[in-house]
Amino acid sequence: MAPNPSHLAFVGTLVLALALGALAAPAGAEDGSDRVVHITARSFAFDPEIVRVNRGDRVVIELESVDATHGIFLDGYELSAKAEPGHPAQLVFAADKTGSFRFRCSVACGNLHPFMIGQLKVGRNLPLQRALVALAVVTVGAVWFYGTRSGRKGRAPD
Ligand SMILES: [Cu+2]
Repeated sequence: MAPNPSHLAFVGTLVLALALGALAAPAGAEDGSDRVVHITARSFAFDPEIVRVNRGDRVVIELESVDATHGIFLDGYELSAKAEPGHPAQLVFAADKTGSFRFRCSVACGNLHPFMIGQLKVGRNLPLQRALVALAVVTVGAVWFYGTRSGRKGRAPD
């Protein structure tokens, strides 16, 4: 039995519309999102020690010191800030370089100060791969939808 042409047109339109929608969404994500990361500094550690963002994100690191004056120096981005208890500091930057970047305390705060380090991991933003996954999901959904419809149509009348 030939597939009903109006069903084909409907499914075709649906696939096209959803695919365009799926492609448009990751394109927006490529611009990055706003990431606010709160880091607590205490002798002699940062919490969290590892911060993950995506390339293109606009990052705000809020450094809060809970015991003494601590600082943060972000290698690779060459940014620093200093926080005192009750006076948090901010690092604001665009994560435009991928990779792992060490950050360390920039204030000599005690004997274990050299070990007061953390890591910023800037992951790659993969809009194309996300779009392909979205497209695959939509296609599978459309095929399933069409299969269900034609299966019903093919059933013998009661
Ligand atoms: Cu320190």
